[in-house]
Amino acid sequence: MFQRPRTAALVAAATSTVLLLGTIGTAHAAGDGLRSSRVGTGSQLLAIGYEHVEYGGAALQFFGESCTASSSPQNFNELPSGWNDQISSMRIGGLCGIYAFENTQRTGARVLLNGYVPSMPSGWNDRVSSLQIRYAWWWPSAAIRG
Ligand SMILES: [Ca+2]
Repeated sequence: MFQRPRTAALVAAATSTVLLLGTIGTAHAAGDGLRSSRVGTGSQLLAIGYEHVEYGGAALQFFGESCTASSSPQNFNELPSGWNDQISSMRIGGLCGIYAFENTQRTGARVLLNGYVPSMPSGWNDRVSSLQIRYAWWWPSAAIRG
């Protein structure tokens, strides 16, 4: 007679554990918030995209080679999981500038960015799906931004 209640209690305990793990898993999957991440190879931090305006929320760091007049454009043809159509502000360093594109693979409409961008240009909030980081030839004063 003692067996049955004990078994029931163990089953209940096991069920609770499963539900708890399930809840945690769901919370992560639901995107409890965008995860900060980094993309690209190379030692130089070229730019940072942010989830919110004014450099708020999760951050996506873009690494590569320093931007110079002779360096090749560096392409990011898609953004990491969760980051598509999420960028709301950016910091772009050194002599780098960015072509930000509406779609992946650098297709669709594009916009030029450089320096500190506390909010994306009109129509570009939560829209960027790919980008190219390159020497900011169109912005000669880039040098003084460091
Ligand atoms: Ca897009």
